[in-house]
Amino acid sequence: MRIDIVTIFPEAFTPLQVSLLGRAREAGRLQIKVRDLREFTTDRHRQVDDAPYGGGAGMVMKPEPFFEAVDAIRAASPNTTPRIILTSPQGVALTHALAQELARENHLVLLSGHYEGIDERVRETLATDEISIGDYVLTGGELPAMVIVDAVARFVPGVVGDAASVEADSFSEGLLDYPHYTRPAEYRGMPVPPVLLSGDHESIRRWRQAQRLRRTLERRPDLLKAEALGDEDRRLLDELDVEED
Ligand code: 9D3
Repeated sequence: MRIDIVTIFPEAFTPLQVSLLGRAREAGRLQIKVRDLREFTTDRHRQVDDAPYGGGAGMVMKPEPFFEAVDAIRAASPNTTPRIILTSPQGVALTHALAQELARENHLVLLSGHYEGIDERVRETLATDEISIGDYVLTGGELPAMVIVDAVARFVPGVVGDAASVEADSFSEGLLDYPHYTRPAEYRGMPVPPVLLSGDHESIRRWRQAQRLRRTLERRPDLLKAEALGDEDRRLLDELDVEED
């Protein structure tokens, strides 16, 4: 997959060079190119923003550099039809399902916003998607762009070593994860739940599933409502003593 990121803060994207995504890039699974929006300005001051028509506080990002940047990206990849994603507090929320959908594309362009807003013509006629990462206010679209890249890249074959762990992850089945333990069997008076030491794989599987249901019920009941529970899950949920722990 090829990903182009257009930003006024290219240096903010160094985390994408390291860790898991850095290795995926080296292995050739991901081609990520960060481009400085100012390179697509033509004026002496390399101006990317201007005062809002109609007045008001703050600055608005100008349309021309974004259109020029996308033209250049399209010219450099004439055989792909990229999704053009604008990061924005007004966007649709990023979800597991949306990340999975984007991972099936072969080319993404992320337009990372800053300042109070972006000229509406960018979202109307340049962007194909407008995405938010959640209901909280950040100072810019740089972290959201990196979050989108990370969430999408996990689903690109060969980026995460273990395909099973990508599939088994929380949200793919609509439930939170179960608790994990490793040695020692008791630490500072805190024992590991005995069932995990029993060697009884069926009991362990049922305990883990009950824990997933309990946690989801307590912390994210919104997820449980969406989930169509099977017979066993409904039985495990009935048996849960939600008072304890
Ligand atoms: C104080 C300015 N706000 C007035 C209503 C608008 C505003 C503009 C730009 C608020 C935040 C930002 C910067 N944030 C993003 O560009 C952004 C974002 C976010 O803040 N939260 C969650 N997802 C995203 S995606 C882009």
